[in-house]
Amino acid sequence: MRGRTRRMASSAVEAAPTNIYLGPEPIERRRGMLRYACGVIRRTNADLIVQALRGAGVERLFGMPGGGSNADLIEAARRAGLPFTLAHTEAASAFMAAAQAEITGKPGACIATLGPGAASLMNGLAHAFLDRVPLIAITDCHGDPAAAGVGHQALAQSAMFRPVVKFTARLERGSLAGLMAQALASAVDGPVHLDVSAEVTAADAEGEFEPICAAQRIEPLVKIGARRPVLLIGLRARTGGIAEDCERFRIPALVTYKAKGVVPDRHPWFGGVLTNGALEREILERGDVFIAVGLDEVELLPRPWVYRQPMIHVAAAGLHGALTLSDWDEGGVRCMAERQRQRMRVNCAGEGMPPHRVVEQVAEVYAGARVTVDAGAHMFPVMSLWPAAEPRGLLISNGLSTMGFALPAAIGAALLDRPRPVVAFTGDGGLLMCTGELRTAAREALPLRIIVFEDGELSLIKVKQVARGYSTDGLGIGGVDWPALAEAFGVTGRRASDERELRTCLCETAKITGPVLIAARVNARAYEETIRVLRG
Ligand SMILES: Cc1ncc(C[n+]2csc(CCOP(=O)(O)OP(=O)(O)O)c2C)c(N)n1
Repeated sequence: MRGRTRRMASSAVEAAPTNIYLGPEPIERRRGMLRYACGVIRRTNADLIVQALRGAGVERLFGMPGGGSNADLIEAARRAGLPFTLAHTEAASAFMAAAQAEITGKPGACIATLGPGAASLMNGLAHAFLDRVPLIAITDCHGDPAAAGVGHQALAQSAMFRPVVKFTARLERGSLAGLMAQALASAVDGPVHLDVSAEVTAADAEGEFEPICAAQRIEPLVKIGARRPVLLIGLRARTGGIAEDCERFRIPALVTYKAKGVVPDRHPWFGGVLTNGALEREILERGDVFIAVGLDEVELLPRPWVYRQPMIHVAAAGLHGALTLSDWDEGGVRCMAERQRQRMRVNCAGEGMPPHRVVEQVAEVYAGARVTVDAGAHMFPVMSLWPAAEPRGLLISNGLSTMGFALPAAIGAALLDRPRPVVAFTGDGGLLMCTGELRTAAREALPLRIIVFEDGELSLIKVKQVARGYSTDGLGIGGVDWPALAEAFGVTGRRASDERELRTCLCETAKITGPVLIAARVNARAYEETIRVLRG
């Protein structure tokens, strides 16, 4: 046996860990890893899980871990060369992973501890659920399944997540590989959740992971013989080629928030942003048929659809064969798109910059950047005026519209594509929800430009209170010394009170390779008119 061990060791030491019984006792025991005198490392279920994640295209693991199975998974990820990034809340870790998933089209992955970690993950999973993002969330759990829901830190985690995931299961010995395969097959257009205890992750790897291939549905093609069709592009159509079809068949396209960039804002057949609001009404009323391409109902404002034109739903793959040359006039479409933009440029008297000027000035310096946007009134000028040039170039939480998203999502995006700058547009209220991630950005030295629309209040909520004649007392954020706060985390911080100062800040910090925060003092009074124009 001794001789056999030595022979195997010499060929296996450099190789990937295997499941071979080596005979002698290990010289070092740690959770998930047993090192033998010959140097061979035993392969555990944590390795198997990480292998499955990598096989599914996961680029990085994110999380605020506890011990238990989280520690086994982080260590297995390290062994497998899957990088791990520490986030400072569980929801932020999910936003980071989801941002990567949206960009790559492959699942993102995050881990969280049991109990409070799982509970704090909920908002991230809810975001992935309503924006149809493939995300794999793995939480630690107690070894005894009967403990779920009773005792210290013991929540019924699967039951808690079930309404917001496409699949949830507890990984157990004996069924692990099969359940992993099912989870990954479900993580196509939404999140999945897996509970796993340290008893399972630290145990010997069982079996081999066999991926299940999801079948693709191809829609039959029919010619749509309309004279003035309008394409309504949604989140399931974030592919290339659609802009070329618009040009070839002379058809305007409106894009949802999630589909910004599929037909670029500066494309001659860009017809505007579709929200089911008032701003896009002119062009929609002139169409005779709507062709919804990959449009998901979660993308539109929940209010009646007022148009009478027929709506045909097609998948992006089915679009090309369905189109014929239209009667639209290119100049007319261009004017209608420009009129929509012009109406979103709201100026009003008072201190601070008009919010739309912040967007336009940042676009002048960072036109090639990826962009993330938070929830709040500042989001409206960004979504209308940022010149998106590619699908998935602008990330927003649309289905859930959660605050605290833009900074973590920007971190996830920047970690994928390091030299490319990412601009995170956020309100001051939204940034206060994820301030700790400034530290993540600094630690990773990411090329972020965090643009804070500083108005000292929750403007979107204030607008709604004013509209109902309510008092706005109690909703003020008050003054935050944003540059000092940024600097405390290791982020370069600046403040701009007017357009000239903003231009100076943007130019002076353009060469900085790490994260920069610019607090742009805005005149929040402009939002009332912005929202009226947009939503009617
Ligand atoms: C997690 C979360 N909590 C609350 C809300 C409700 N909400 C939407 S916008 C908003 C105010 C945002 O304020 P701020 O970030 O300062 O942006 P502003 O509206 O001032 O541009 C609130 C409270 C939300 N969308 N998400």
